[in-house]
Amino acid sequence: MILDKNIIAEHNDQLLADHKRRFDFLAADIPNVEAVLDKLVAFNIAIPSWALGTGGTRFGRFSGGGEPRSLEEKIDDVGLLHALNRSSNSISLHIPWDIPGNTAAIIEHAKQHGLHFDAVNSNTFQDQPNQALSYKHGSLHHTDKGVRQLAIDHNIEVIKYGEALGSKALSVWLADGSSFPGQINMRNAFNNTHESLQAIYDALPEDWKVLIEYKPYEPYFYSTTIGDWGQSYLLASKLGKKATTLVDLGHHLPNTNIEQIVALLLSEGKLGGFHFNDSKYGDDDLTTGSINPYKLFLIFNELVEGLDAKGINHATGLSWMIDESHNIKDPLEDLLMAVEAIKISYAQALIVDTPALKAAQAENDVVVAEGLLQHAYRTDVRALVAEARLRAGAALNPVKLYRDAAVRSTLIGERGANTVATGL
Ligand code: AOS
Ligand code: ZN
Ligand code: ZN
Repeated sequence: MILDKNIIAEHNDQLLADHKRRFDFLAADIPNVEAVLDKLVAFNIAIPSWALGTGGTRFGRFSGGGEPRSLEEKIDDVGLLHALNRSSNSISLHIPWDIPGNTAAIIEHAKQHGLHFDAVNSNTFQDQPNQALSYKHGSLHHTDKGVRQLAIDHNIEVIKYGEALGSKALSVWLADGSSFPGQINMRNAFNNTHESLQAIYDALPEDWKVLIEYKPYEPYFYSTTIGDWGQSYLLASKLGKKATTLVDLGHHLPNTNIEQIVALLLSEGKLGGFHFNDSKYGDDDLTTGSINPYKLFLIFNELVEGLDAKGINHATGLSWMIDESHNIKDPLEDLLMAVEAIKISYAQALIVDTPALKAAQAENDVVVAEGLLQHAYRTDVRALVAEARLRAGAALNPVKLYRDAAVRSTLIGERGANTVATGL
């Protein structure tokens, strides 16, 4: 399904008068509104190929139908999202789920939707059919050199697929860990991981990054070999300048101060990318901004401050990706909501009165400093984000248009009610 430009124009015409009233009211209070709008237009967030279908839990899976059956259809879905919001111009692939048959045709297909390929992801957390050795007890950290080599070779193969598609980064998330005390030698596991990652790092093209994701628990419940940002940072530092840390917002124990982690990694030049989502308890992979939007704003505040301090382009300096799993919502609606929440937090961070904040911090004026952040956070910037969308040629209200244009039922008509996308 392709969303015709006229449908978007008609939708915008209907909402324009109300939008303009709200936008003008808001813009009058934002001194650098044009610069903020330019940044919002430029800011895109990659969509993970594995989030286009219904996610399951270990208790079941309830598909809404019309899920993409192939890589081409996954690209079509991201194309639909991008047509609706002009903020999702890339797709992040997971190998082996998304091995392209005809690479040139896949690139062309993506191009037609205005898309390119973001970080490629390896998968050593599942055994593939007929795999010679098992990842049951880990991959890059394994006690058996043969298993480690299998996982290294897989990651190098993923880099090759990514290179052919024009991707510039490899994301590595390892399930490797242990569920019981005594099960593994933690020092050996870490050192094996380092050695294995070094072999993968050595195969990286010069202009590539490897993004090392950390996670405190799950699927193992006693230890994870890359369990926190310190362990990821240590590996990234040992490996070299192409290695960075990936922060997945759901991969922290409750109440961790993620904004502080982000600030320090950025300052050290070791923050490579993000997996956006939200959580109440653990790695819940809920819609970004659905549980704690203030936390998301505080993270963006540190990101904007840190990127500006280093003169890094906000849109292109880091890999911005969503990592969510939706078992209740329509995946495409969830992703539209997530992108909206990310842009709202980003917009709020952009309107913080930075000179005043720096002055208040220098004076140790706690009340003024906190008040400045609260003022930005409590400003309703939705009309600003909508204006950026309008200028980029997207829909003023993507979820409303998605429903009015009956996208899901059209996809069900095209693909069937019982399709299952590859993923988790
Ligand atoms: C797992 O918890 C991590 O968040 C991964 O980044 C991601 O969800 C996975 O690679 C997708 O299968
Ligand atoms: Zn993740
Ligand atoms: Zn996760």
